[in-house]
Amino acid sequence: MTTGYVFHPEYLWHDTGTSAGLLPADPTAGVQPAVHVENPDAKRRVHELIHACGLLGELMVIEPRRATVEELTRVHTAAYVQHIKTQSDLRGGGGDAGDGFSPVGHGSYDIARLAAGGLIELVTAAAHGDITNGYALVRPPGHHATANQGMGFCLFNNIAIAARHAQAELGLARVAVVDWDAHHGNGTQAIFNDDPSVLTISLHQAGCFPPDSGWNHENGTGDGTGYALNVPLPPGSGHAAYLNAMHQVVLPALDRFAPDLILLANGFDANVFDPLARQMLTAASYREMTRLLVGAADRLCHGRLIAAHEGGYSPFYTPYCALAFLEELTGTTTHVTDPLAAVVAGYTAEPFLPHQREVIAAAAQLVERIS
Ligand code: 6DK
Ligand code: ZN
Repeated sequence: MTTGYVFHPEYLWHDTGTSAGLLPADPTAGVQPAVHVENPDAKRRVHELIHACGLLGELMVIEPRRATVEELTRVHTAAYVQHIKTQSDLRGGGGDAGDGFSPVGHGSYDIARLAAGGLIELVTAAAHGDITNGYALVRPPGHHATANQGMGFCLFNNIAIAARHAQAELGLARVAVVDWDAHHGNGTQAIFNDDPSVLTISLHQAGCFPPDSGWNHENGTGDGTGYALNVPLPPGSGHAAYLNAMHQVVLPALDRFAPDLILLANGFDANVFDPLARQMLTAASYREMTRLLVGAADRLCHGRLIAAHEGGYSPFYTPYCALAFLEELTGTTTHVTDPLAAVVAGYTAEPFLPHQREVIAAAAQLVERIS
């Protein structure tokens, strides 16, 4: 069993500047500039922890390359790819992918291509049997980007590009995308909406972002009807709700679909300390959810589970969630334990509530349409 790992310093050089929309920097109005919430800090600290605890030595480090325009346009329109390049070419930076708060810094086009290409390289290594599973610690994130629009900090849809590459070049026909980022994986869903060869399953905080997206009734269209699943968990959902959703929806859906490859949109922003959502997961939750997904990948597709980093905005807690994830992925443990476990034990004992159970049950009912 070998776990691949993709990281590159350039991922940290994607310059999101100050504020950009979410909190408009305007000193003349007394609005203090602040670093953009999607900044390198949390991801740098994830990498540092993986290195410092010794786990890096257990991983097969895989060098990313830049995705080509041909690879990007399997998913995105040529006009959109060109738009990102044009924004990236702006000398002083300050470009945007489309919604006013998805910054494109100077050179971010090449960095975003390196992120998508990192996923492509991991999927390729898995298909060739060089690795069993893998994790790409990339910036910028991808799961909100649609064919022709960047949004929610996302430029290119890394996961979608890797899925299409797996199908077109690697003989992996059926791809399942599990998305447990706290925000809805709307871009991935939209890209594969009418395609039954790619199953998308998103667990997220209901109505968090994008606004009015990711409801139970969004299930794909045309030939893809039934091949998109959404579990819009109410704010305040924690370990019990997410584990229940894994058991009632994600695992049965994967078993029915029988994928050749499982891709994971691996956001850590449903943890209890995250500033951009109001969910209550802990590092132990990510460990348990990962254990289940690794089990499904072993059962269904020779262990092929490839994860792309998405959100996760707590610089101090995201690294411990990511470490728990990677320990499960590799099947090893380190000497590092969650330093906040005792703190969160005091406030994550929330019961499993009826309004959580309802949205999970609604999604579970749709699983039998998958074949
Ligand atoms: N904006 C992500 O973590 C990105 O999923 C999350 C982006 C959240 C944007 C913040 C937000 C609004 C809300 C309402 C109306 C307009 C804008 F892609 C990832 F990075 F992974 O709530
Ligand atoms: Zn997110």
